[in-house]
Amino acid sequence: SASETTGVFVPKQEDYQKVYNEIAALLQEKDDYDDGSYGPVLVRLAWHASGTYDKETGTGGSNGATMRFAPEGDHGANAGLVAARDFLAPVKAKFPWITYSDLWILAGTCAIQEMQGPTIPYRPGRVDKDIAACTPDGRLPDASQGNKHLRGIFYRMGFNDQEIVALSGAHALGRCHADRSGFDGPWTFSPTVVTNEYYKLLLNEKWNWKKWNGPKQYEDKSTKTLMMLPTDMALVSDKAFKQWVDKYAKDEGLFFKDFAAVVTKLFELGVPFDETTQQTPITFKPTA
Ligand code: CCH
Repeated sequence: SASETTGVFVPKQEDYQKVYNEIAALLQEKDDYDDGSYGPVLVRLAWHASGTYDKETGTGGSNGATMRFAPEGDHGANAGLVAARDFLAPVKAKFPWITYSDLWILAGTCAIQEMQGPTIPYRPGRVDKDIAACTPDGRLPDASQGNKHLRGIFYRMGFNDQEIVALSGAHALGRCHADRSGFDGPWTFSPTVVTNEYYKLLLNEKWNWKKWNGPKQYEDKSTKTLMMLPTDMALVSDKAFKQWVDKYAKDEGLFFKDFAAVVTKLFELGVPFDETTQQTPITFKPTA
């Protein structure tokens, strides 16, 4: 085999499953972080690694892991993601053969599945690039803006309106941190479980501007403990977006199916897979 003749380790599907299992075990073990899980911040790391993609120039995307370097790691949008990168450092040390860019996407995939989300097919093959491949600031969405901005950002990556709404359902997970983005609070009451609650709350709660000194955000009228960003509210004020919010609020199965498809597309942006080898995606077995 190639590995015997060259001495280079050629990982097989079961080797990637070992990495998955290691991340899943660490998620269980380090349960004193935030709402009890590093899962949401791992999903955000994978999304911010991928979401720099520009289809016109082919730059950015999950191939490269250039957020390791200061210019990109220091972009305002990436504040706090060092927690996710540090969480993964022992995994990289234990499996040094995996690239950072494959590891970050594998971790996002693992986090979604371990938080009871849909199965996300995974294809390895990303290579780490050097500092010169860092993308310019401003490629990730600005939460203080509206529907025009969302379309500008996500169309640049190659997504359509339905896909924008399906991706946004990730905000069922995690929270905003005042010391990271300036915004504060979780979107749902179950921020460590993948659900369609985000869409239900968008439609069924009454949302008011939060009265505080921080950036403009919404709070729910009934409990004042949940939040929505201006970009979240754009999904219900824009008719073309709202029809998908309605569908996903009614049908969690449809959301899971569409979310799995669009996350797979997101996580593979800018990755030049060798299509001639017909690389079969890996389906990881969840540990729970
Ligand atoms: Fe997001 N997101 N996101 N987001 N996001 C934030 C947190 C998470 C926007 C802004 C913010 C997606 C789309 C958008 C997650 C996944 C996705 C925060 C708080 C802001 C602000 C950061 C902080 O303070 O820690 C905007 C604007 C958009 C526009 O569409 C997409 C797409 C995804 C994934 C598919 C996750 C998960 C979090 C929680 C992170 C955590 O640490 O809990």
